Amino acid sequence: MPAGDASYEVLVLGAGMSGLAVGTLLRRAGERRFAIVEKSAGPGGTWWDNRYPGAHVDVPSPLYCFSWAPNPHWTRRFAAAPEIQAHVERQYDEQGLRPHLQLGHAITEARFDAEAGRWRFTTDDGRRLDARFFVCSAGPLSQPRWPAIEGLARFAGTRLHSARWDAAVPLDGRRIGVIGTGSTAAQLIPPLARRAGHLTVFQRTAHWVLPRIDRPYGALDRALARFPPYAAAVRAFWYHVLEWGRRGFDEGTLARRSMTAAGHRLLHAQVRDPVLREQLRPRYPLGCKRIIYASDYYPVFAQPNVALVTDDIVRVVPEGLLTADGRLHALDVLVCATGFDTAAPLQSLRVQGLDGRMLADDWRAGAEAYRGVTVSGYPNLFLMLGPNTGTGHTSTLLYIEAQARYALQAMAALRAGGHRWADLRPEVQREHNAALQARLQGSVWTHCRSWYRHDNGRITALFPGFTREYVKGLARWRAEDYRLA
Ligand code: N01
Repeated sequence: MPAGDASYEVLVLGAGMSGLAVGTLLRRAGERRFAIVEKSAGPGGTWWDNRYPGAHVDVPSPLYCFSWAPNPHWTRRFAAAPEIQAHVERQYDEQGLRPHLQLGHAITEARFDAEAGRWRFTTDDGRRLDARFFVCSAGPLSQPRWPAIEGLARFAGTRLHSARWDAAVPLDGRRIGVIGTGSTAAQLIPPLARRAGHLTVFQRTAHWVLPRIDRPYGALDRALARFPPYAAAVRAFWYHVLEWGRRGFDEGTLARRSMTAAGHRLLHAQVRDPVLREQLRPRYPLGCKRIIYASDYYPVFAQPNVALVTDDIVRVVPEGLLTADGRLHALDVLVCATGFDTAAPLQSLRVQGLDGRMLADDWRAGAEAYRGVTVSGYPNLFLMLGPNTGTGHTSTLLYIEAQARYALQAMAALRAGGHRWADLRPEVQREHNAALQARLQGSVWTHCRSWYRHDNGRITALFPGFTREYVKGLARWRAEDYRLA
């Protein structure tokens, strides 16, 4: 990577799935003047970060690829992380994106220069870059959150966060503790239980678990997957099944009754001990937190080397964890599967828009944008997986694809119209968010604490509707929504 300043038409921050989508569409549009700047040493984003044992995608793999790049190589319905990482890397090669990658560099500051109509960037190694368009795909789940528990730093054993896994840490035969019982924990607990001498799971909230109807994809599946109509039919099938699942978040629907019953059945079938069963029974409405799909999670608690602890953690001491019942749980390894900081996105990046306004200030009471992509006061900025674009029911790649297409449409329209920049009209953002928040009022997501919500209770991470509705909303970039310069 040559040192010194550089100018681009488009600068993409982040080489995850979003960077892949935008880069692919840019190249297909004939654009070569772009860079994808990534702080990690390789592409992959969340799959680069999340290398904990058992990591896998929790939606069917045929839906976990972009529509233009079906993957006939999946070996399972729910692919494991290394397989997804390999698919992502292959895509970066096949789509000709490697020459655009600047790996191991973090953007620390992005400032819009209205006079020049360009974004000015500073990197952590002091370089200055600039670009007309800024695509920010930092990843909504990229800042690991350590639990706020007294004494955590004093633990004398090895402390791991699921999103910063160190595969060199010995696990076999050791006393391992896991804090958290969310989607990540449910994936890593079964493999850890096979290796640990003793595994203690610290549960604050019992989550909803539904069966994961997984199966291997054999040679015949893979041969058929090379046949485009078959691949399209499988993808369409899963798309519609998961869209149906969205109804499960609405009170009184058949989907909700079926999904709730499936959760109860799984718990009954897999946990014989009535005390344990009660401890594992969720107490909040299904869907309020991300639903876990796992058929190997509950059975773990019947293993003699596994204990479930539901007493509050009081503090961490050098030897292990102290719980409210006065017990000391001695540990060699403490795994924090405690999720991500989502309340203040883009913390490590200073973004300055028109008239010196700072995105961090504008978002202090919770992030907001227009359909999660553009933000008033920040022209020519396109967020990927921005505020209120998370999904609890389907593949996030469907959302990324719609956002990437919208961003490219906007860029093309500005060029065609001879405009330097487009700034979202504040009233468009206001009205959009007022409607969104009104719709979220009283929804299932308001009934518990989760990463979908800001500390003030506002739901800033989740889109409440169906995928088709979200995609339709972004299908056409409308000049009238923007102030053009
Ligand atoms: O994080 P979470 P995650 N003391 O925030 C507990 C995606 N994902 O990493 O529920 C004790 O959901 C916390 O307890 P509680 C997916 O979108 C995708 O599991 O707050 N416990 C909870 O149990 C998912 O939604 C895939 O009471 C503490 C857990 O830690 C998102 O990532 C795979 C605590 C955190 O759960 C985040 O899931 C995996 C404390 N101080 C994940 N602090 C794919 O397949 C926190 N907890 C693509």
